[in-house]
Amino acid sequence: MTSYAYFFGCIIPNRYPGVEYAVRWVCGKDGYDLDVMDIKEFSCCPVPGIFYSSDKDTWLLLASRNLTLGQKERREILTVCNGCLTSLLKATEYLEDPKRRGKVNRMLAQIGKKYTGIPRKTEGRRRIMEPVKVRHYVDVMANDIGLEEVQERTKRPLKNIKAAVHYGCHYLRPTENQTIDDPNDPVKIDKIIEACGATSVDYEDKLDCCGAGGGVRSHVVELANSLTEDKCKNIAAAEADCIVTGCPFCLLQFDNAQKAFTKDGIPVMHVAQFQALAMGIDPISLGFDTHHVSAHSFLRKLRGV
Ligand code: 9S8
Ligand code: 9S8
Ligand code: COM
Repeated sequence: MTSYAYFFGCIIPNRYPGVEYAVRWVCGKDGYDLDVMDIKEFSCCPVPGIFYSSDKDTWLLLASRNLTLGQKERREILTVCNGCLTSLLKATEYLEDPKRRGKVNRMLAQIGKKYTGIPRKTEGRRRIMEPVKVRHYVDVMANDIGLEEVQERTKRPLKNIKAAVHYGCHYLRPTENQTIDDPNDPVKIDKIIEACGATSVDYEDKLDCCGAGGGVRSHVVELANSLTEDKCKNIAAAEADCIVTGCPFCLLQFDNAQKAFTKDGIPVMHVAQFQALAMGIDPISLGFDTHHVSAHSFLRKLRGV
């Protein structure tokens, strides 16, 4: 059985506690009962759109420190965010370069840490090391748990719900070497939606950015919001009841930006919240009251009223 370490990043614990609850519920005793632990020393991944793009040395050092914590526990790092996935995954690739690894390890030595990777099962007498594994929640659900099992555990099929899936840029193109889905035709979140008994609707420009990533929201909020508005128009045209994403940064953008151009808005949630609902969780535990866009319309439809 695979052992994982939760990597919640910054947005979920600070802004969407209901997403953290949903992830813990789905992965814990009420759900799949995975072997998963918390590592309290984890820091920000750090966020790729800011650090990777502007200061690669700092980015790699901070990401490597996080990787050494997963390495110490010999666990796969279970990310619940596209940005965290990309940042940590990319760092494992950078660390395969001996020069970069040497430089990072000289700095990590000052805090008593060293990135080595994790020993793979021995081949003869040689110890072969492999990079610390970094996974996305969606990848774990679709591949380690499996879609059949996800369907099997659906106690409350979300039959009358139409969901618009938003994948987000960093889910589609995490690294040169490893992708978790077909970047031009991703299907994994759609398949989870369907295993939950709901319908995943198609809409125009589905693979476009939510608008926020890469520092756009922090620097040119009007541009970020207008990109979100375009996406929301297409999603509304498909008559979706909600937007479902595997990225808390995209969730934050859809949830926050909609108030700039509409009164009501389309409810938006993390795929773990959607899945927990299908597995029978009490919706009150999902913290929808902390979202900006009210989930009432969605919850009413769920109850069939
Ligand atoms: S950590 Fe700090 S800002 Fe964030 S949620 Fe995802 S990306 Fe990594
Ligand atoms: S935030 Fe999450 S993954 Fe990104 S860059 Fe474009 S889309 Fe929204
Ligand atoms: C990641 C967002 S989800 S950003 O591209 O790092 O800003």
